[in-house]
Amino acid sequence: MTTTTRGYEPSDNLVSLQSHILAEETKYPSATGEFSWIISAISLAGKAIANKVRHARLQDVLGEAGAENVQGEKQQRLDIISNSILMRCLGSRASVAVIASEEDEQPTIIRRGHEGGKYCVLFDPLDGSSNLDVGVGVGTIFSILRNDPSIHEAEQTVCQRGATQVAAGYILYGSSTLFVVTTGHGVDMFVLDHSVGSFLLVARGLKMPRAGKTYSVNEAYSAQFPDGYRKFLAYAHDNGYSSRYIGSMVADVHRTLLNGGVFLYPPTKKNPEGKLRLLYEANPMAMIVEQAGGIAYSGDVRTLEIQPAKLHQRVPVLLGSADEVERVRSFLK
Ligand code: AHM
Ligand code: MG
Repeated sequence: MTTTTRGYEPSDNLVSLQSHILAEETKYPSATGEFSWIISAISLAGKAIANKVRHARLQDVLGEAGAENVQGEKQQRLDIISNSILMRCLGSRASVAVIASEEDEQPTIIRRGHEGGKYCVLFDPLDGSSNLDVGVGVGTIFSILRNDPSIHEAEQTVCQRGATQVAAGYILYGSSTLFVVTTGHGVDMFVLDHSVGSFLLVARGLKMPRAGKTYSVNEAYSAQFPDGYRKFLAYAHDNGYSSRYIGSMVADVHRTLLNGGVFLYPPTKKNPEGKLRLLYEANPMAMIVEQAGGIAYSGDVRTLEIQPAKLHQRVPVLLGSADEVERVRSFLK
C-alpha cells in the first residue's frame, strides 16, 4: 500500500465497517464481539438518518419542531427523528447500559451492569441541524464509554474524562455519507455505498497534516473573544491564512482533519463557557483529532483530561493540526 499526500493508506480491498470492526476485535483475545454490535447499531442509524436527510425536503420534514431542547435551543424536526432512530437502533443491543443524547435532559438507563450493560453511548444525533434548510452538510457525533456497574446514577455514569473513551466518531451527511471512527488505534474512514448498503473502508490510519494555513471560527463574534484569540486572528490575517467556516461542526472538523488547519469555538459573551458540549461534541472530536496526530484543547487544558461535572456541560474548543493549535495556544498564554 502507498501513503498518499493526505497522509492515509487507501484500502485496496472491499472492506465494510462491520467486517473491519470484527477484524479489529479479533486482535484482542478477551473481546466478546459485543462492541461491534454497538458500532453496527450506529452504522444502521447513520444509514437511516442519511436517508431522512436526503429526502427531507421531499418528505416535508424540514424546519423547526416548535419545541426547545433542554439547552434552550430550537429543535428541528430532523433532530427529533434522528434522536429516535439512534435510540431505536441502540436500545436493542445487548451490551448497551446507558444512552445519552444532546436532545434529552437525562441519560436513559437501558440495562444495569449485572444485566450485561457494558457500554454507555453518548451522541449528538444531528449536529448543525439549523443548516438543514439550506442543504449544508450535517452530522452525527458519538462517544462510547465503559459502564461502571458500581455507579447507579446515570448522569454520574457518563461523566467520565474523554481520555477513557473506548471509541468515538462521526457520520457526515454531505456530498457523500462518511463514517469516521477511532477505537484508540488510529482513525479510519468509510463511505456509504448506497448500491451495496454498506459503509466501505476508504482510508485506514488517517493522519492529519501537521500544519495548515486555514482557520475555522465564527469570526463575527471576534469582538467578544478573549484577547489571545483575537491576537491569533490578527496574526493569521497578516500571514496568508485562509478562513473556512461552515457553521456545522462535523463538516468543519472533517475538512480540518483532511486538509489541516485549526478549528475554534472560543468563549463569547453569550456563551462564556463556549458553546459546544464536552461529552458528545468536544470529547469525541478531540479523540479523533489526537488519534490522527492533531491536538485538542479547551482553554489551557487538554480537552480529554477534563473531568465532566454534568451531561450537557459546555467547553471552549480549539483543535486541529499540531503546529496551528500550538500557535493559537502561544497567543493564549
Ligand atoms: P447544535 O448542536 O445545536 O447543532 O449546535 C452546534 C453547532 C456546531 O455544529 C457548530 O460548530 C456551531 O454550532 C456553530 O455555532 P455558531 O452558529 O454560533 O457559529
Ligand atoms: Mg451539536
